[in-house]
Amino acid sequence: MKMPKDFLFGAASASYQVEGAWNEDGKGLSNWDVFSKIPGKTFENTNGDVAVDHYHRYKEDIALMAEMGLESYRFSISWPRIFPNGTGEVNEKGLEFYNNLIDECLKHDIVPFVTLYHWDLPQALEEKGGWKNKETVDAFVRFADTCFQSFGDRVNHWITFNEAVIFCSLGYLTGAHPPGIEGDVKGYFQTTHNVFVAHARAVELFKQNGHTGEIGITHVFNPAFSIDDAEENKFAEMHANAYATHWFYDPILKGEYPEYVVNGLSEQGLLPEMTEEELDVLKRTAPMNDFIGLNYYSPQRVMKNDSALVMAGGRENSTGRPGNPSFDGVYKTVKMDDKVYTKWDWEISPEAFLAGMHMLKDRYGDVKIYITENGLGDVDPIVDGEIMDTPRIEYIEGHLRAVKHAVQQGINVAGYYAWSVIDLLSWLNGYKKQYGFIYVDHNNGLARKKKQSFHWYKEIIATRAEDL
Ligand code: GCO
Repeated sequence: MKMPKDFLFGAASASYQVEGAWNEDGKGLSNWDVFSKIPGKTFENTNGDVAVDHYHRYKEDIALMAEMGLESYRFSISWPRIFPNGTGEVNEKGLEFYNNLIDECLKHDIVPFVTLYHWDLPQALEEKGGWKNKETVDAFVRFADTCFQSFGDRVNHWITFNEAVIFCSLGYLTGAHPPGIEGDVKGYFQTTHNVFVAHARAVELFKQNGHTGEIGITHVFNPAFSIDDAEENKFAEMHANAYATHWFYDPILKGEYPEYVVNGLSEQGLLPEMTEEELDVLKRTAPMNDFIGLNYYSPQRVMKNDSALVMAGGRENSTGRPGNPSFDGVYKTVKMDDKVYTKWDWEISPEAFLAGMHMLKDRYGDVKIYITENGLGDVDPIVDGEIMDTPRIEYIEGHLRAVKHAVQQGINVAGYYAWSVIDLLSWLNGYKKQYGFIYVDHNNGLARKKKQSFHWYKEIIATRAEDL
């Protein structure tokens, strides 16, 4: 089987991880510009001041994407480039950059898939309480409106937020991301709610103003599976899926929060403040979501947590990867002897990916799905000057095959975006953790070079994955 004609083969990036030009052309400070400069926060104190200089080299990069046959490029807009202070005056130079980027994509027949928020919050808003402050919600809606009006004539695919679970939990539970707060469980849940409301209001505005195209949100997809059939571990699985998946997907796709989590949070006094109006906007906009974006890298294997430990801070693997107890200490994620792991201890499992997509279909029906991220973080070997990233090819091949099976089994998957199109700055792992099809030589003026996987993906796209 070939993948359907309108299925999009793409690859992704995010503004802070690729652009650089952190203080050029009127851009304001982002929370990451500030946070990454606090000693010890990132690997070897790396930051995105220059990143891979996509801001100046986007033409060269898009030409390479075109050479690869890429059908769609997912990138994000840096909010402080458009509104240096988060609100107030628009920075025309910021709009100009994204106009140029979008036009360059279209020139090469590449469909731009735009993420509005991929973590680089204007610092001015962070200082006023960030996502805990509901004024940030108003500011986001205005930013979204400006983007819809400025780019909506050419952009037909919009993602409001990328991975709410990550920026909220690392921001307020483990402190690994800005604002760097640890153990504020109530704040964590409040920020997730505020983000869902911001999403819902942006979706409503988009529809009310008659913009054409699609809008949705991208969530981490990290389905939980019990390590065995023991009742207590099955309970851990149910609990993990409720808190890590349903809490995030239900308000978007069903327009209400899962009862199990609401009850649990109420008992502990952790339920976010929610107004009737906010609950109402979630309810009425749920059917307006055109798709859900999934960032899938690995599943979590869970079991009952029998120690008093709760989720702790950590730099490299602070996202519920093996060895971590959950925030409430109910379950823990574990590494299993019979599973395969990446260098960063993320399990590789296309089987769990497919099983997880079925779990989503069971709960949310035929909602359209885009795989907005999937890929392998690795340290790529260089052999005779060539970047031989065979493990990445194998990883993507396995997961694309799972997508193909999903489509054959009636799951509505409309596109696949590999993470990432080009090697970029990992938020906490510097440039050591590579994901791209395009290599960037940091010892040679950031020169670009095609990897083995570049040629492989080109062939996959050209044949519409027929041979997978
Ligand atoms: C990293 C991460 C990121 C994320 C992406 C999430 O190492 O920093 O893997 O690259 O995958 O930003 O949307």
